[in-house]
Amino acid sequence: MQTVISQSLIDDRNERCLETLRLDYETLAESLERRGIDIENLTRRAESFSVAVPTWGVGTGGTRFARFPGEAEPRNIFEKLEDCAVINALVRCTPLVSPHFPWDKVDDFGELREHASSLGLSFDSINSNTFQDQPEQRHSYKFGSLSHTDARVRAQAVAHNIECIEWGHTLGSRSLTVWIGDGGNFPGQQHFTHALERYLDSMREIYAALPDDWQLFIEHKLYEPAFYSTVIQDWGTSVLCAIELGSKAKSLVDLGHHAPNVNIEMIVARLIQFEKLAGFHFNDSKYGDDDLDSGSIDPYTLFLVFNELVDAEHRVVPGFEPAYMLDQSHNVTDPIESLMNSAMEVQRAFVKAQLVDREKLYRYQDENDALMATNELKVAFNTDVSPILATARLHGGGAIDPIDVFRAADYRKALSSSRPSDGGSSSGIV
Ligand SMILES: [Mn+2]
Repeated sequence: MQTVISQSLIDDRNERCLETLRLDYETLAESLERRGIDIENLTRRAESFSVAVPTWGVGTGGTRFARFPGEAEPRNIFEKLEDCAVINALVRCTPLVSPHFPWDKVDDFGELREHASSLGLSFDSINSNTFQDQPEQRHSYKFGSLSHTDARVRAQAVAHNIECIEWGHTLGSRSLTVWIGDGGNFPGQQHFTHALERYLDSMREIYAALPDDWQLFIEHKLYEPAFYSTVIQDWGTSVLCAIELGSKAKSLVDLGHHAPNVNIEMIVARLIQFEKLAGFHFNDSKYGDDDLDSGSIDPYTLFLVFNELVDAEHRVVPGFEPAYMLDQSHNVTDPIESLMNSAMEVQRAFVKAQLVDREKLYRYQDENDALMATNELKVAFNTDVSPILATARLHGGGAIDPIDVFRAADYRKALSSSRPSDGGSSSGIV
């Protein structure tokens, strides 16, 4: 596997903190053993965990006010894959990459798949884009795409999704994620029912084009760009559409796409119960669809989401195989550093959720012992599992301290001449 960060640099930097990690790991092993938990087993669980990186995440993000480009930003899918390979080389839990079309479109998708493979990467869910117009496009999406009033616009949007499935098939992907910006900005602008009927008709055509082993992920979002009414606005509409379309269609949960204070972990439990959970776009949020780094604002919510996921694993729920992906916008940090940090935060929540004693928790629930039930979760959440995560990375050939190694490599400076800024934006916010 080629990566731009050398293995010898990783090994050298690891050498410096090996002894500290060994001591921390042993201390944690002893304290977990007193709680009847085997640290080796937990470390293996951590090693088995992975979360996909979105190609658009490695470019510097922005807001509707401005974008401040970073140094040596990737300018095309091949350079984005190089950055994704750096992330995976250091954290060893991000071997999958989720592309976005037409942003990542190439002439030869077979070649792209081979290039990714040479970097140790494979492709996760394909994302279509009918929320903005492309230069060569015939019909505009200004007033919507899959739910547009004009059949010609809908046909164009359907055709794009079907070509995404074909490209994704060549890339080895097995799902299509559809998010649309369709909706209205004024009361009365759209007929709610007719718009959703048109959306469903379009989605039925896309669904019919899915290969047998593919799934269709429906991503909802409360508002933006439509600020009064969005066609697929919440998980209720999303799951109704998924039910209407069939068993291959499921609801995708982006953590930033809900109304403030909504109990997201409970939505997750409902979707699991009815075998309709597609997976996640992980990020964090303070006020809306902020696309902040995972675990940076409310790590307890992230933990509570994983508590539901690990509970489903524990109960061996049929068909439970959610897709995990990061979906963030990095405006003030180096995207590679933020994505590494976030992948580790998501992995941290997964490992902490393994610490919950499920049988004990069920007993507290049956006895209506609210205080002890919530304390059972808190004991898990308050346990610092950092030595487990670092050891999992070390076992996989990654870095004990990924940020330290990335900075020591001076990656951006090394690429500054081969990647001059082209003035364009290689990133998006979805
Ligand atoms: Mn998303």
